[in-house]
Amino acid sequence: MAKREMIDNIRDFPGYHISREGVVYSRWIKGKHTLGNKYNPLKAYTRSNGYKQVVLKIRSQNKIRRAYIHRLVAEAYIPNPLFKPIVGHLDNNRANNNVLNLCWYTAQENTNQAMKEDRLGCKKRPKFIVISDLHINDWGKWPSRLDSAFKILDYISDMSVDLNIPVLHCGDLFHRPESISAELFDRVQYEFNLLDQKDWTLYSISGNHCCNHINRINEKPSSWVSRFANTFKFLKCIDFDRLHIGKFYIHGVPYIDHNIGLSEYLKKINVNIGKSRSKHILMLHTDYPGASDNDGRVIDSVENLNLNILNKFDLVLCGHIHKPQRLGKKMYMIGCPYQQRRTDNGSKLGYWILYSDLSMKFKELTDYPKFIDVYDESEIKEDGNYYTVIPKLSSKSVETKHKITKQLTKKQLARRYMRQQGDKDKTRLNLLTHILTKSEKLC
Ligand SMILES: [Mn+2]
Repeated sequence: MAKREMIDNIRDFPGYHISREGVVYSRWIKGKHTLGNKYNPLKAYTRSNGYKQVVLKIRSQNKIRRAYIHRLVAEAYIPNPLFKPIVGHLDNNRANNNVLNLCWYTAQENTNQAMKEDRLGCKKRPKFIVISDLHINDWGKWPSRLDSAFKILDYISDMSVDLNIPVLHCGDLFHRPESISAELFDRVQYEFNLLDQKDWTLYSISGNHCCNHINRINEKPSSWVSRFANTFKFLKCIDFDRLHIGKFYIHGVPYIDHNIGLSEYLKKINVNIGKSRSKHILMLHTDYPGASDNDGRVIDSVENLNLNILNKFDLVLCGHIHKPQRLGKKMYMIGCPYQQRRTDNGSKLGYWILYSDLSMKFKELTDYPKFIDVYDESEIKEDGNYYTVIPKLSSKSVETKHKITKQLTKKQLARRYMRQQGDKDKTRLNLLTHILTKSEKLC
C-alpha cells in the first residue's frame, strides 16, 4: 500500500494528524516544546461509554483537548455543509472509527437511526402502574376482602413512589354505587388519609359500580371516585378528561350505560395532538367481545361498541371484567388485583406495568386470601382463606341403558347420549347441553 503523505490536519492543534482509519499521529518531540518531522502514533483510550479518545496538547500555550476520534475523523474527511452536530457510527460499533463507517447526523436523524435498529430497546422504562376493579366494599361475608383492597392500595402506592410513576385505575374503585355505610365511609377516610401522605397519584375513571345513576356520554358522572377525588389529592378522576404526561396522552372515558353514544364520542377524540412521537392511550370500562371471565363465561357481543374506532389509539386499557387478559395487539383487559368472588378461585390476579414502548407486563399478586372449594367441612382451615363446601355429585357407574335421574347434570346427559350415538363432535355436544338446559328453564 502506498504510504500517504501526512500533514497536520486537526484544526487548532498543529503537529497532529488524524488518518482515515482513525489513528492519531503526533510530531511533537517528547518532553520538548518543539515539532519534529516524524509522525508517531498516539495512544487512544476507550471511555466507559465505548467511544475512543486521545489527548491533544499544545504545551507552550497550556492548551489541551480530549478529543473523540470519530469526531476528528469526520471533521477532517467528511464535508458537513449543513453543520449537523452529531457524528454517528453506521454499524453502531463505537470502536470502528474508519471514515467509511462515519456520518454527520442531526439529533433527530441520530434518534431515528437508533430507533430503527432498536438501540433504544434497552432504554425501555416503566411509565405507569395499571390496576382496575378494586371494588372497595364492606362485604358481609368474608369482610377481609376490604382489607385486601386497602393493602393493595398501600402496596401499589409504595411502588408508585419508588418507581416515581403514576397509577392508572380503569374503573370500579368502589363496589356499591347506591350507598356507603358510615363505617365504610370512615374507613375510606382513614385509609385515604394515609395514602394522601405519600407523594403519588392514582388516576381513575368511574365504573358501573362507582355511579348510582345512568351514565350518559359527556355527562360527568357523579361517582364515588369524583367525590373522593375532591377531598384527597392523590386521587384524580379523569372521566371525559385528558391527561398529558410526557409523550403520553391518556383519554379517560367512564362506564356508559349500554355504551350509548360511546363510538361517536371516541370518534371525536383528537389523537393528533402533541408531537408525532406522542402516544394516545384510552381508558375504558366496558365488556369486550371475546373476553373471558374468571368463571369461564365468554363475552360474545357487546352493544354499541365499534372495535374499529378503538384502533386509532396506540393502546386501550379496559376495566370491568375481572380476569386480566390481553385481547389484542393494543387491547388489554386489566382485571381485578385480588379474589373477590368464589368464581375467582384459581385465577391469576394482579397488576400491570406499562412501559415506555407501550408494552405491558402482568405481575401476579399472590399474598391475599383466596376462595377455596372443599367437599367436606373437615377440609376447612383457619388460614384466612374463603372456604365453600360443595355438595358431592354422585359418581355411580352407569349402564348403557341408564335411568335419567335429577342428579345428572345436563352436560352428563348430553355426553351419554353422544357416546351412545358414537358421536365425538364437541360443538354438537355443547349445543345439545345448551338445548337441554334451556328446555328445563322453559318447562
Ligand atoms: Mn364494572
